[in-house]
Amino acid sequence: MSTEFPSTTEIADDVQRALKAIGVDTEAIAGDVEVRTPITGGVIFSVRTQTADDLDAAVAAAAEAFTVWREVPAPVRGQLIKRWGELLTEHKADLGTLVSAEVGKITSEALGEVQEMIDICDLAVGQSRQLFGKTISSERPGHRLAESWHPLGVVGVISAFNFPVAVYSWNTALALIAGDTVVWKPAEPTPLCSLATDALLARAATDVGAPAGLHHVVLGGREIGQRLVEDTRVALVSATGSVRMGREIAPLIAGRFGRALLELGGNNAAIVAPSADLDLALRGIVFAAAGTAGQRCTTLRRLIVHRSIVDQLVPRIVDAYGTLSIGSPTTDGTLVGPLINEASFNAQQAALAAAVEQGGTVLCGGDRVLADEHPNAYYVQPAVVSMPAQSEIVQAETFAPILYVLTYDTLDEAIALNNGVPQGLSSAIFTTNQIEAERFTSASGSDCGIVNVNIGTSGAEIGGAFGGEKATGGGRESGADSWKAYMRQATNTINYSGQLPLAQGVEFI
Ligand code: UN1
Repeated sequence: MSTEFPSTTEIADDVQRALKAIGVDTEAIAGDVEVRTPITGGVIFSVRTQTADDLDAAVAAAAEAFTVWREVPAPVRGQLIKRWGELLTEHKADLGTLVSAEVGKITSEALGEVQEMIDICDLAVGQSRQLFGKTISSERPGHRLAESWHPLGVVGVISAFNFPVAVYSWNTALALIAGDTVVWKPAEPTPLCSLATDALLARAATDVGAPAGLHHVVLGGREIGQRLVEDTRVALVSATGSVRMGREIAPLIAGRFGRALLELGGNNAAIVAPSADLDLALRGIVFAAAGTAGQRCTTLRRLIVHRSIVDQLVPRIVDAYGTLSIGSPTTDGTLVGPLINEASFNAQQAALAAAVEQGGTVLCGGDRVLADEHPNAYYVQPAVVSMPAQSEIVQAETFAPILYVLTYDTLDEAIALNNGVPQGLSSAIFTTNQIEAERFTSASGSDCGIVNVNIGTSGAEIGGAFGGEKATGGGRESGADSWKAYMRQATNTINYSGQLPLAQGVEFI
């Protein structure tokens, strides 16, 4: 545990410096809604939030800008993202400071988040020259079938506190090169890094002479999010959050035939097989389970260990947990920062109590620390809990560092446990047995969107598609062919035969 802490005033000063360096007009954004840092629980800024009218105006402006932007050639649109990526690179440390201050991420992870933004910009710039469709052979002579991809419209982005800027940038970099425009409702705890990210995009737009109105950020609570979701001018809603949120908004979007890209909860497992390299597995497990204080959707929450090695592996995890430095995320050497707020701490406590009630044994951690020094901040020791079965609490995602340990005897049983929860985001197997690895990644293996071998469940690169199945919502963001979600597909049949043969051999006049 580290007791070296900045004061709330020091954090607030750093935030002011970072906002100014990025070019945010700190007077213009000031208002009366307090922004707290989870590092000390103190108030670091007071921000102006917006109204339903502001949201309506933002959507109207985005819809108007779309009619201009969709006509701009995609590689030219890519130049905006290229410039955004340059500015993000230049201000990586400033934006990292804001992410740490608002989310409580350790510096290395905060910088890593900004790096994900830079990486998606690189990918999107290249993709702007690759928005391709196939040509398809026609059954009719002198005909050609072609697939075209066109800009979709206004994209509404709802982001979560835990990756406050990276996930927005995955959506926005691809949406903008696709010819769409964006209206963003950030999570309530993270207005400042959102405004800073938007300011850098605004600067990029000015620098490259992009049309006005392409991107908007609207700060507010639930009612702003709900309005964005229900607005028929919003072609695609890309939302990251809890399964509960997804359940609320999905029917609203479906009801108006809008498109949804949902990135909801994860309840990610790793199987550790008898042949696993345990040194490597240990490091992978500890980062995935305790990193980001358990607040990633890809956090490792369930460890499924072969019965023959459980007594070898689990004590080593417990020992490693004992060495994790918990404290201010901005202090060198800290590995575990705070939970986001009191509600999150209450959920962590309730989950631990439920686990014990359901037959679990807490092997280490779970307690709150630093409460005397920082009564308004919520630091907890990452916990390892041995469970007799995949009980109700193990089936739920608790956004805190709790690792449930289960044992297995056969690979089939381990795969069934991996798949035996409502969510389907990320999964991993640690094994040196190729047959087991192939089985886990096969059609009858893990049912998740992310299936890893010999690495943990978190920390995906942006080149692959990111997302999951079942209650995780089914959306895919970031790499591979995720760009298609931001475009509409048209099929063209071109007749150059001078005749009019009908398909399926139909005869008419
Ligand atoms: C999230 O937690 O919402 O794979 C995103 C990872 C990161 C992204 C996590 N690249 O852990």
